[in-house]
Amino acid sequence: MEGSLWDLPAGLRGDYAAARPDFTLPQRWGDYTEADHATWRTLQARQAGLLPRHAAAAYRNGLAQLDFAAGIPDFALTSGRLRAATGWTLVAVPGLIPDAAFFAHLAARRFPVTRWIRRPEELDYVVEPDIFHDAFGHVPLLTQPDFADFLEAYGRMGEVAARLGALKPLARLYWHMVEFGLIREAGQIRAYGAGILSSSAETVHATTAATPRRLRFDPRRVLRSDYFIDDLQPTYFVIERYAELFAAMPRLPALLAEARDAAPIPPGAAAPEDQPAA
Ligand code: HBI
Ligand code: FE
Repeated sequence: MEGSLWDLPAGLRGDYAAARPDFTLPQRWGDYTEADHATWRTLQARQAGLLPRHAAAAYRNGLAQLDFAAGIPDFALTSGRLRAATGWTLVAVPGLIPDAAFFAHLAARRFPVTRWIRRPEELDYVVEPDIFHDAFGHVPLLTQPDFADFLEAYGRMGEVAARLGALKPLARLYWHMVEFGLIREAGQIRAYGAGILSSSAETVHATTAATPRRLRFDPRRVLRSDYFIDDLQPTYFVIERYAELFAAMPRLPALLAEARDAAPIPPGAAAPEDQPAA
């Protein structure tokens, strides 16, 4: 299952013509300029200062196993480290790829990483995910075995959700628990989600601001919860351990069908079943 380009928004900036049928392409690490590496280091240094206070231990441990401080990582080297830790590898892609192709890579423990990096004037916000979001945000946690197993199972759920007409609820699970997930460690709220940890503003907001709702992870609630794609999140879901995510997967086909037919919960709204996280 590979999906087609027509599922994608128009005007994406990657080189889709250079991609193979599974949407991968060579990373061509030698082609990055010194300015590209400098952009990475600027973003990396800013996040590094926030991680001790705000990031989950598993994320920090994963990052420490990867050579991410010197500049844009070479996927061949990162894949070697990752393969040893959890059997995952990285593949380079031009940017967002169709759902079916994305799910097929995850199901095979291949994480698609955009090959290009944002322009210097986009340090704080970039519309499409770039290599800093994809690699710095997502890859460290792929060294965590329970999370790694969950993400593979998530990929396999793509075909189930497509058959059910429930891709939207499945995308909400990715958004809230892969991009914007929080975990409680020793009584403290810490971030593990890639959308949080690739943004300095969201890293501080998600873990310490007084305004957002922080709710106990409840898959039924998550699958119904709409979100903002271009603003700080008003609601976050909090796990106690990564194994909770994988443990929810056997119930997912039934919950996806239920969420498909239920009214969505608007971003930031309360629901009767809500349980505060701490
Ligand atoms: N493609 N490269 C890339 N990265 C994503 O995160 C991504 C994607 N295609 C589809 C997709 N995400 C979403 O449908 C997920 O919510 C499942
Ligand atoms: Fe992402």
